[in-house]
Amino acid sequence: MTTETMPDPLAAHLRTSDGVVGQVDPQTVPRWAGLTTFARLPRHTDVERFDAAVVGVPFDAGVTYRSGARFGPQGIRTASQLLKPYNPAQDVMPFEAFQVVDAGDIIGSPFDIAEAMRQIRGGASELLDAGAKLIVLGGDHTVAYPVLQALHAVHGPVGLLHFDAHLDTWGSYFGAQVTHGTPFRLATEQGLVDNNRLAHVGLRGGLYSRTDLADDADLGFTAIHCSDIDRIGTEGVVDRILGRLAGGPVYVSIDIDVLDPGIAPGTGTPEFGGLTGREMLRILRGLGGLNIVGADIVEVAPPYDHAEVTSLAAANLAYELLCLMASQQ
Ligand SMILES: [Mn+2]
Repeated sequence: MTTETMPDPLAAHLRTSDGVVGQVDPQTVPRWAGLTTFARLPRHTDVERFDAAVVGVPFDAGVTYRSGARFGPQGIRTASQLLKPYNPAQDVMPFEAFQVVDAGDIIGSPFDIAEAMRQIRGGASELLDAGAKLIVLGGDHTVAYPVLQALHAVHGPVGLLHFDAHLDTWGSYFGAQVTHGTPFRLATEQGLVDNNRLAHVGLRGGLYSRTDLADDADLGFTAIHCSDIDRIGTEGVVDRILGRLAGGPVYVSIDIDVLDPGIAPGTGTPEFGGLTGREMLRILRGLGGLNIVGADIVEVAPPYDHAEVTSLAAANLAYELLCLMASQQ
């Protein structure tokens, strides 16, 4: 084997003059070759320090309908291979502005949910203790709960910007309180989030009772429904988000089912009539004023996907979030 056919993986990375290690150079190793990391970035073990970590949490034992989000991280990583160094819409080069790494997967028990929550919280805490901002690739929405526990230990109560078709503030399923439909009930009741700085975006579809929305509002959430987007437009949505969440650390949680199932079919609980990709991008790109300390993209279920479209959406949303974080450096 010569060096021409087997390039040193680290030598193949682009890097800046001040030592930031970026993506594998596609002119040296084509995009379909080599080990698959998010956006062809270095592993966290390949660099001395890092500012932001993309980490998989392949846990889906909290779902109430379709399973399969355990394959989300590998699906999103595969779909991320085309991501490029410069984002003209945000005018930022995220992989040069700061050190971004792929931190691999946090392993949680597939059979013991309480143990899995402890393991996920521990894995997230290790990365936060290293000083990193987090982008979590789920996994089902249950994983937001232990990640918020880890963030709370560092930042105290954080603002929560929640993109989802569903409220995810219900009390229990089959008597279980820790599920993918309950993470933000747990987070509000346990003080993990700032109850004055909470917003849902993209709500739609049926509910269990006439009181669900009022119960959710009692927890402190501002609710922006898809029908509101029709009325006030994406600019109006951004204004409402910034008005509610500016002024402190924010966690952004994106359930991929906020997008219409026509463009994101690979998910656990699809809901008709969701956001388009362009609406989602317009809203995210308006959030440059927020101090985003962590984020997740959850509920990507590749077994239900077609032509990788859902994973492609998730990879691009993770990229936009990284760009927002990078522009705050
Ligand atoms: Mn959800």
